[in-house]
Parts: sequence; structure tokens; C-alpha cells
Amino acid sequence: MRWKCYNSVISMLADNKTTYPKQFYADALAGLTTYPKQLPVKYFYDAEGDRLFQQIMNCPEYYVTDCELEIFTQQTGVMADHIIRGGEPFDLIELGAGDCTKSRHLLSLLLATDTNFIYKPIDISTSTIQFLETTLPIDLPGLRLIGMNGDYFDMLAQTAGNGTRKVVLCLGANIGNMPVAEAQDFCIKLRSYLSPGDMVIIGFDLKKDPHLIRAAYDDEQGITARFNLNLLSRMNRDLGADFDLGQFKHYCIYDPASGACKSYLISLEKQRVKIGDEIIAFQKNEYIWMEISQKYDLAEVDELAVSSGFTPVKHLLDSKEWFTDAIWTVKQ
Ligand code: AVI
Repeated sequence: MRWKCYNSVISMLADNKTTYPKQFYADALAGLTTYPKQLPVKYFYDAEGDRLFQQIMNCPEYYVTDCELEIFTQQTGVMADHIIRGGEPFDLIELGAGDCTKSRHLLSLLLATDTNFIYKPIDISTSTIQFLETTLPIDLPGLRLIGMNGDYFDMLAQTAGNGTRKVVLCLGANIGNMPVAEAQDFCIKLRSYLSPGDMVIIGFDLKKDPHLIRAAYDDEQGITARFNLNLLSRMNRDLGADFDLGQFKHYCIYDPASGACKSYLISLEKQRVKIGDEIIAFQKNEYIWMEISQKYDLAEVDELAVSSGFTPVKHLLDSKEWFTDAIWTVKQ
């Protein structure tokens, strides 16, 4: 999963001539009429956004996916030891499972060791869940799987309190797409659906050479720039907007002190853009804040665990120590 499209866009807002997806329209307008202008990251991932994000993950500068994949290919044994513990059965819940490229390494190992668990991938995308329900039982014979299609917390509410121990996977550094305070709210909310003894494995991209981080979000081929600009295209298509993509330019900055890597689209001219029935004015060089990719150090990850009601247990680091999958248990 990417933590994408948190609330599904289900209802439509009618005006005289056109219909717009109501939630998207409301969120986009709210973001573009606040100061500074901003757009919610959950709308990045339409079909083209998904395709561009796949390209980002394959581009040489974007190290994040490879680091976490290395942890999942080389340290699943340690991860599994922590998960299995006394051998009680558990639900293995993955938030935003996507195609579970990483977690399938863990699933194979758990199956090979005859572990008693049910895999419950949660994803907002119906087609993702259908894909997993069709392909995983073939790829991983013996896997018990219950796909859950919907919002993370709605789905967690359905499994909470069934008396089975829970192990929750939040992979992909998706937590980094929230500012720190929001990440803490997210972890506190996650904790509220869990019980003492439950476990979370959560991926964080770590602070490192600032040049490497900046390059990862400003790649040579311009894929990340296209990924950001795609949201303007999406608004043109879905919200009757008339953004001229040539009049906006991707800009990204990493602050090594705060660990915040932020990307913006800069308006190259003073201009007016129609969105639905509204007109949004841009000054020359005014920006839209598109995304944060927050980086942490290990102490900050541990602090986040403790302040949200978890006990930090272990950091699984890749060989370059650029990424951690942190293992937390719910505080007794
Ligand atoms: C999904 N998320 C963890 C990515 C990140 O690294 O913040 C999204 C991304 N945006 C641009 N490049 C990657």
C-alpha cells in the first residue's frame, strides 16, 4: 500500500453542466484556497500516478524501496522469530498491501515454518485486493488469506477484538508522508485498535547524506516532477480544471535539521486557473506544497513509539543503515 486514497471518492457533486467527484473537488478547493496552497497526497495515485510511482521505485536515485526490500529478503528470519514468539496464532495485517512485493518474503518463511496465521491485507483499491486474492494462493500454497478492501481504520475496527493476536505491517515509509505530529496521531490511533502483546512492524526512511535524499526526490529523468505534475493533470481531467502544466515547475528541498523533505510546484507566472466553477489566482513564484517525505533518526523512531503507546523492540536495518523496519509491541 501506499497510504493512498484514504477516503474513497464515492459521491458526485452535480452542478449545472458537469459532475465532479465531490470529496476530491472539496479537498482540492480547500487546499488551493488556504495559504500556503497545498494538495492532499492521497490524490497522487490515480492509474497514471501508480504508473509513475512504479517508475520512481525503479529509478537509480530512489533508494527507499531497495533498502526495505533488502531487509525483507535478508532478515525475515529475525523478523519471524519476533513475530512467532510463543507460537500463538495471529492475524498478520498489512496496511496498504499493494502487490506485497516485500511482505511475500515474510509470508513464504512463515508458511515454510508451519506458522499458524491468517494474512489480512488491507487496501483501499478493490482491484488490488482482488489481485491478491487471486494470485497469492497460487504463489503461496497453503496461505490463509482474508482480503480487506477499505479504509485502514475501518478495516482494523472489523478485526479488533476477535481475540486473536495481531501483527500489523506498515511498510514502504508511508508514515513519512505525514508531518511528525500527524504521524504521532496515526500511531496513537493505530494503538487504539490493538491490545497488549500485539505487534507493529513499521518502515521509516532514515536521515542520511542530504544530497542523497534530495536526489531521490529530484531525479535526473524528471519522473518525480511528472509524478507531482500528474496531480494537476488529474484535476484537469476530473475537476474541470485548466492548469497549464508548462507553467508549473517541480522544486524539492531537504532540511537536514528537521528531516523534512518537501516538494512543491512553483507557479512560473502570475496566472489564474479554473477549477470547477472557481478561479484560483497564483502569483509568480507562488508554490503549491505537494508532499512531505519525513526522515527520522533511530532515537526519533523510538520516541514516536513510546509517545504513541508502544515499546520499541528492535530495528531491522539494511546494510547501508539508510532504512529501518522498526518492531514495536503494544505497551502492557
Ligand atoms: C509512498 N512514499 C513513501 C513515497 C516517499 O518516498 O515519500 C512517495 C514518493 N514521492 C516521491 N517519490 C516517492
